[in-house]
Amino acid sequence: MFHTTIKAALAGVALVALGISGAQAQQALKLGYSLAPTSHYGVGATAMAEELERLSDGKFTIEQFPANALGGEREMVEGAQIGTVDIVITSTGPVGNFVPDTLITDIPFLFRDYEHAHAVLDGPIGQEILAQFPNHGLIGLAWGENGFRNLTNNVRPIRTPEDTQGLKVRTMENQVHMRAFQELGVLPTPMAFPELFTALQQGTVDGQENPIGVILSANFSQVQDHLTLTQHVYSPALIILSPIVWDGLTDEEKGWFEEAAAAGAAAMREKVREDADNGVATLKEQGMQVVEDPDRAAFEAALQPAFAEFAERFGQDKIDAIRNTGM
Ligand code: EAX
Repeated sequence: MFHTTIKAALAGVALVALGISGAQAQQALKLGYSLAPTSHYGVGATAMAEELERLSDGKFTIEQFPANALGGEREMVEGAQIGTVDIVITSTGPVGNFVPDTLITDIPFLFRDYEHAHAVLDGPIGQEILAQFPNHGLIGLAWGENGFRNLTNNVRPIRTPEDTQGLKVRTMENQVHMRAFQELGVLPTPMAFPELFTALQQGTVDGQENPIGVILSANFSQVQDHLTLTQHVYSPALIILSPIVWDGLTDEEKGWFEEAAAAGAAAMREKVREDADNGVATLKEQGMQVVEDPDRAAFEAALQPAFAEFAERFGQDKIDAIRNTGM
């Protein structure tokens, strides 16, 4: 009772703060992401904003805060929980610390290709994971995309797991990724993305791993010599909405948000594919030495002990259900 009253009071304050007084009121939403406006996240955010504005006839507008302006991905997700950020486009990197069910999607060598990932995430398995978000104070509107991740470093060209021994590699703040990298003999160094460029520049870490679109967008070619197309893990992205916004919407408006997020996700995926297809040539022009055909089978084999742990933790049946999708 007490809490309900406080919540109602807070909601009232929030509505007044947003200038909402009636059905015609407009609502400007803050959307944050970690990359530049020209990146796949920026393209996705713009597509979502246009669609939401169109569907709602201008009632809902989106203001973009690119390039970590609202903090790193973990901080932005926290912001969505408490309502200081309305919408976040984020990799799954830190999301498993909030919604543990997303962690299964972070297992290396789980998804064969983009089509496989889309079939899983847009199908029942992915939708069941999105359905868990409200239990953790978040709304998962749609699966977007970050892309298959590739290893860069400043020490040597990487072709086999022997080459990764002793490297200090920045990982996302993600337990599954850290566990896997440990198995490759690297020193996994979890770090928020906004700190990464400087850490690479100053040699605090030797390397990092990210999709081609991120490596391009973040100008990592300026601070990394070697790129290996390891494609060791698919990196999903999520479009997350603050429950404080969601709870104030009518059913029709909720539908608009879902439809707009789907449009954003589709645009994001298209841009990821474009960068993956064309970006390596650009990175070579920028001076990176590229190993295009590393021994991926050897990397996958080296991860067996980590896979055994993941099977125990997440359930072999669940992992198989993902692997067997579309087979
Ligand atoms: O979401 O932290 C990361 O490496 C992410 O891939 C990046 O911020 C894009």
